[in-house]
Amino acid sequence: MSRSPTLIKGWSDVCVIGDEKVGKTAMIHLLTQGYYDINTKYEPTLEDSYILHVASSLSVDKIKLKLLDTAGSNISYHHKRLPRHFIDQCAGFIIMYSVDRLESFNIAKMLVQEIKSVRKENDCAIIVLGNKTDLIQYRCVSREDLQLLCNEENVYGDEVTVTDKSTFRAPLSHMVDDIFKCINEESERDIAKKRGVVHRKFSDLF
Ligand SMILES: Nc1nc2c(ncn2[C@@H]2O[C@H](COP(=O)(O)OP(=O)(O)OP(=O)(O)O)[C@@H](O)[C@H]2O)c(=O)[nH]1
Ligand SMILES: [Mg+2]
Repeated sequence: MSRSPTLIKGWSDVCVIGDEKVGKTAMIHLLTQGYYDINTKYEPTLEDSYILHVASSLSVDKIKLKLLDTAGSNISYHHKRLPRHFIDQCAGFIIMYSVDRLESFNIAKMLVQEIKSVRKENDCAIIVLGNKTDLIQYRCVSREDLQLLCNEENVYGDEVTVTDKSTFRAPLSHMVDDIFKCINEESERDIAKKRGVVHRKFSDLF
């Protein structure tokens, strides 16, 4: 097995995906710059990337994430699929929808299924975020809908709002810990392979 892209580059690519206008860019600005003005005029994203250093409960050092901001319009209107290089190479995926738009939730569900159909279990981190919980009167996707999706697909999910940075603390730390575990597993396999060690379960020996 070749070395993981993360180990070679020194950072982990995290793809931020979801329908257009769900708040992907707003979230990235909030996380990387510490603030986001909700009254900022909406500008559709083409493609961007941002570096974020995040602490993990599993490591002394911070983990370096490269957040890839994607264009929601690509997903919703054109091919309704993710570019294959994103699915193959990213260490993590933040799949976002907006709690005031059911279509965006259905797209999030489709994206989870698409990634899970390509990637092996436990070789990337996937979290689903329902954004814009501040729009209480417009909500049409419930927390239970999200919980159901998470149970069915065995992924972590949470609800957030860009108006409150603290809502991102738990999901982000979950994602970083998951990425850390994936990197460690990958490097252990790598080291073992170099030494010619074959991993076998204890029970296989008898
Ligand atoms: N009320 C409210 N508005 C939000 C929130 N997050 C984002 N917005 C607004 O929603 C609009 C779309 O946000 P963007 O971050 O540009 O959405 P996006 O997902 O990056 O959209 P694309 O780049 O087209 O894929 C902007 O006007 C934001 O200010 C939120 O938590 N609450
Ligand atoms: Mg954007």
